Amino acid sequence: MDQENKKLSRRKFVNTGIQGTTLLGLNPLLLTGRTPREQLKKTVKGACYHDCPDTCSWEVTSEQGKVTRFEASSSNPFTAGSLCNKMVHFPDDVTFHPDRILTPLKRTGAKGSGEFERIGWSQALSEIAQQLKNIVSHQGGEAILPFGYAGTEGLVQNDAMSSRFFARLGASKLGRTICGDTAATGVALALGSTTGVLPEDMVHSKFIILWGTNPVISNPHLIPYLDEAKKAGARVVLVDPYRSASASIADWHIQPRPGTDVVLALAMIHTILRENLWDEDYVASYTTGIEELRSHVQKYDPETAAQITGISVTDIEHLAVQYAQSQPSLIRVLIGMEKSNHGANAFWAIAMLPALVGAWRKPGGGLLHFTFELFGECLNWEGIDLANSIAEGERRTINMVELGKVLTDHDLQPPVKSLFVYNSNPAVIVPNQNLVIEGLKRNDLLTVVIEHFMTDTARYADYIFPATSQLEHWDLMISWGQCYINLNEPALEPLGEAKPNCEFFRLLAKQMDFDDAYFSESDLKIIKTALKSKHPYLKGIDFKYLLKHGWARLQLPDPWLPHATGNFRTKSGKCEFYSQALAEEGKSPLPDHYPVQKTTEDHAQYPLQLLSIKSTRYFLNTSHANIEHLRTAEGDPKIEIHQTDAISRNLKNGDWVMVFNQRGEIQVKVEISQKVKEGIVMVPQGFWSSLTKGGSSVNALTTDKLSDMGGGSALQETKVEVKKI
Ligand SMILES: Nc1nc2c(c(=O)[nH]1)N[C@H]1C(S)=C(S)[C@@H](COP(=O)(O)OP(=O)(O)OC[C@H]3O[C@@H](n4cnc5c(=O)[nH]c(N)nc54)[C@H](O)[C@@H]3O)O[C@H]1N2
Ligand SMILES: Nc1nc2c(c(=O)[nH]1)N[C@H]1C(S)=C(S)[C@@H](COP(=O)(O)OP(=O)(O)OC[C@H]3O[C@@H](n4cnc5c(=O)[nH]c(N)nc54)[C@H](O)[C@@H]3O)O[C@H]1N2
Ligand code: SF4
Ligand SMILES: [Mo]
Repeated sequence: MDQENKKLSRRKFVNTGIQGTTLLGLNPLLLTGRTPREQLKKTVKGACYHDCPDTCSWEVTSEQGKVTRFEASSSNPFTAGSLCNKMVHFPDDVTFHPDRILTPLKRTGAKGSGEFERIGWSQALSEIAQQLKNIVSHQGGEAILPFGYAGTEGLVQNDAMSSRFFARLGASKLGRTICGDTAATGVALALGSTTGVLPEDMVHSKFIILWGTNPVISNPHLIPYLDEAKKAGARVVLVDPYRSASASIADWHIQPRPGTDVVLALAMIHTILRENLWDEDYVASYTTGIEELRSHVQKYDPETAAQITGISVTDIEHLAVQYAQSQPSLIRVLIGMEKSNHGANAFWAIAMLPALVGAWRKPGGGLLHFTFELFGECLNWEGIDLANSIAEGERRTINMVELGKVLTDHDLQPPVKSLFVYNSNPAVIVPNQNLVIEGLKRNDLLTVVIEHFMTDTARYADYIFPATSQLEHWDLMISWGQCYINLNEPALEPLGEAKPNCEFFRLLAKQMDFDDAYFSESDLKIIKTALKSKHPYLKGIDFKYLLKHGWARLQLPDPWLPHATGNFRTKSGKCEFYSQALAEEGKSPLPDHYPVQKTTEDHAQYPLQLLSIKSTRYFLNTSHANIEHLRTAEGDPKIEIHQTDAISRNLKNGDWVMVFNQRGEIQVKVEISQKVKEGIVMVPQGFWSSLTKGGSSVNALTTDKLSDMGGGSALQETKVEVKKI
């Protein structure tokens, strides 16, 4: 069956499903004797499921199985009445999209061909259970690998039941390190945790550095707070090797070479100490290791730093002086900057700056990073996160960044014989894409994908199961970028044969003859258990409250001054400029820029450094990149290249080119751009390979090398060459 026919047959199935009742003229009331939920007009509250720091609240009205109103919450101050342009048409773009997968499917053609036939839920689950039992008895549970990421951020559908299932099975654990672990590891070395300034307190800041983050695209609901700060006189600096959309809201753009931020931060520390602009009292009371830091930064004088970073001595000094003198000063970091050889070291050095200048003393001063630890503290995790208590014995961890290597490693013991993908699209988002695909093509790999759409990953599945969308399941939404908790109430019954992720794992557990009581907990029970907590942040916030109001801001102390008097979450309770713990492990106790061993890809054959960032306005990672009107709005995949590099390769705007290296090649359109410096090119991440000219997307080029700490990826260290097609 070709792709078009398959689409038609799925569309037909949905339509006849709906028309069936209408044509027969049967009133469902007569059949059931009660009013089905579908018939009633009702309005529910919910929240966006995406892996986005904003976690917007919404309201949905549905009637007879249709959505008649889908709007941002007008009452939630953070959402402020607007969803982003990726999500305004969400019901049509995802839930009711004709391409949506609404029945289980079984592969009929070769892996990757996208040829499938319908299969019933119970038949498919029983076939899978048979194969799993076989794998467990021959290779052991660790031959099974779950690959679930943040397709939905909901606490229930993200991993609540799946983590129990894979623990019970004794499966390998997935190191979920592709996003944020490197950043968090670096920040925590200095501060012990990542929760600092809250986003709303940005309005008090007088000097804001957006350091390696692009909020105009990635965190749009932060912008009103930034605008308010600007109105009150704050100056905004963007530090980014790429002139991102956020340059438009900055007063000053500093453009370092990628991966050199640790040097810039250490040179700022050098300057602040040299110019005596540090807060001696704060440092004496609430930090450790200032003398070690002082001698360490001697070698990072602005002249040396200028050579490494490509930023002038004057700019480095000016930045340091202004940052120290404009109190309260704020540094906003997020994630993007982590994906390099020195990613954690950069976050580590940057996290020291607020303590050095005493920025933490006042509201709006300090580091603004993540907020998820607040939810970690107050929710009843022990009640829902049961994996550790279920698992018997140690289980190996497989780093998701290395999926390609792992699936193609002939010596791995036990080999991965089965892969379960949910909430993710690894064939597109994991570095070294061609190696991932080589692995996914293995005929001896049982691949199960739970999805909304026939993604590039689903095409390689043996079985695909239809997942519900956020309008069809319960969930509890926490956030990594703000302080609101949301209950997501379903507006609709599941379409077709779709089921929530949790239900998939409950049913498979049954097929595996797992009769443990924790598999029978309903989604609602999991939510209620999570909320069972006496923590003061949740005072007055329970299931009943959330059902009525949808959202609540955590009851945090006001004013929120987490480190005005120290209280760091490090072992010493202070901001640690010197890490005793790392020293004891024989590692560098201070952030550093060290020579990285060059490989053949560096310089010679592939002279251009490739940044592949999430600059897409209409996609959220690879989500929505299959929706035609959003793809059209986003335009063709492109490469932004500096004029000098374009001229030397005889390239013009609009030329189609091949970007290549030893790992792969992709086809993109040239955009000669002043947003990148000479020697750097930028290709956005998010486009699906199957919908892209040439059949590959940017991760076909990226390296699967790991960053310095935290197990994250160093994919921005990729080198490429470009030629006209
Ligand atoms: N529209 C949209 N929004 C999104 C996403 C999306 O795909 N689309 N994805 C979501 C996800 S999963 C995440 S993790 C967040 C990410 O949010 P951000 O971290 O804000 O975004 P990124 O685009 O990953 O990276 C931000 C910037 O870091 C820069 N950068 C790269 N390397 C370096 C470096 O070495 N030094 C410095 N100083 N800067 C560097 C990039 O050029 C980029 O402009 O966004 C979320 N929001
Ligand atoms: N080159 C390059 N690569 C990158 C990055 C980069 O900056 N550059 N960024 C990295 C980062 S930070 C991240 S976070 C990752 C993101 O990678 P992923 O987390 O894999 O994100 P998506 O590509 O959006 O895939 C999520 C999938 O989950 C599905 N989904 C949504 N809701 C549900 C549900 O309820 N159930 C099920 N079963 N499925 C659901 C969606 O349809 C979608 O296909 O990409 C990483 N890869
Ligand atoms: S993707 Fe982010 S900004 Fe857009 S609606 Fe969802 S949470 Fe809000
Ligand atoms: Mo991410």
